[in-house]
Amino acid sequence: MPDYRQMWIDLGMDVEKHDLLCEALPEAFGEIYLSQEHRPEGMNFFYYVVSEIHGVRPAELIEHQKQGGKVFGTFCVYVPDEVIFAAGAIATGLCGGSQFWVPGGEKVLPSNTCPLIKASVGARLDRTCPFFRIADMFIGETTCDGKKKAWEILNQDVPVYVMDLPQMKRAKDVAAWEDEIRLLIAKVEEFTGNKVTPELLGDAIRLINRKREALARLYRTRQNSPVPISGKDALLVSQIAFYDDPARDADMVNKLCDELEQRIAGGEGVFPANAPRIMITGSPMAIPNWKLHHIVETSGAPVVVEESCTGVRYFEHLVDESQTALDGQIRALAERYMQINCACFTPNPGRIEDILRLVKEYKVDGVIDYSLQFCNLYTTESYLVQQALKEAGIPVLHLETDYSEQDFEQLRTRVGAFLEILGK
Ligand code: BJ8
Repeated sequence: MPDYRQMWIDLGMDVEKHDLLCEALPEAFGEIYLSQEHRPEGMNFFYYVVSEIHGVRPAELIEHQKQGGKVFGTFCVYVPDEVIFAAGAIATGLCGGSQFWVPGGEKVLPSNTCPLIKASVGARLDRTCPFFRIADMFIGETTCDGKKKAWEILNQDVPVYVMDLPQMKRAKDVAAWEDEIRLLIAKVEEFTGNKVTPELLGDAIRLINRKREALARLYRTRQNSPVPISGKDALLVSQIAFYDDPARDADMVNKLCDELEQRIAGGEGVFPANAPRIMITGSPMAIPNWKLHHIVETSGAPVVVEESCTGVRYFEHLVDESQTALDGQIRALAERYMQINCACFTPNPGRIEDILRLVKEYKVDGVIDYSLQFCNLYTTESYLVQQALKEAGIPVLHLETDYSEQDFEQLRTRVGAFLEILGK
């Protein structure tokens, strides 16, 4: 394994503090992931990526910068990666998913801020994540109040460009998002010195669509019973899709799918066919947040789908590839992205429709409605989600938690009781 210490020093990281994270992660990963039985061979690539998460990909990004390229860090699935890749730059997800970074965020943010925001700010300000050091510019968005204010604080330390996401879905809102994409193109062109041409944008649209198609194929395998891959593994694949090179990622996901489809043909699964099938809906789970999946699956039930931004919201709907002029392409991007149903929209009936549709598609027996602590959007929308599921006769459990391990046993008890109710 190469030694990345000098790279981290060159990035201005706090290497002593970072060592503590490096010590903790392999143990947690081993316990959560490598303890699983009958893991697909195709997961080995993703296990390797995560075992080297602060080494291999950061080194590639730095190499890209040495060749004169830029790296943009993003925090939301509404930010169109296509624009960034079209300008010869690289987009990388930056959401923090570890408790390790939370205290750093709490130095500058109210403690009643969601852990995703606290961890993201902490990872940058404490200088303990290479991705947060490498990104030349962060791209934020106006999705929730906590993020909006966090951008201002981060902007004191690193350039942050903020996209103004409309919060309704009328025609004028789609048009407003189209305008925002135009402004992003102008910003990215100025920052990179590269022009976004229709040819380059067309290539980038196809590139990101290929990744979406591969992830959709992976999720389709999970509709089978017995399910051929654990929810934990599928979640890891989704999380890595935010960081990895999109073409390589699509290839590796497709390779994994070849194996899973063979498993399906042979009737092989990782859980018994009669185990209760669980959907998780709600706040995103940024890497390495595997807590709830681990609890559910070690309690005997597979997570078969996530209605979240680290699940179907990330890849459902393709961008129309038939447009060849810039105006049409930008319109197609706006239309595709505005089909995502985040709780920051009002009203947001599309999300409820998605949840009810996914219950059928994935033969879900019970839904866990998951909110990150202090995430007002998902915690509040939970009322409507639970109401709709109850009306449809689908058992639902609402859980609110953070990144710490403190409530682990309490959650396990509640999940266990819920699985008993499902009575399979
Ligand atoms: S499209 S879910 S990625 S905003 S969990 S920071 S909402 S307080 S992450 Fe999100 Fe985009 Fe929506 Fe998806 Fe705020 Fe809630 Fe924290 Fe959140």
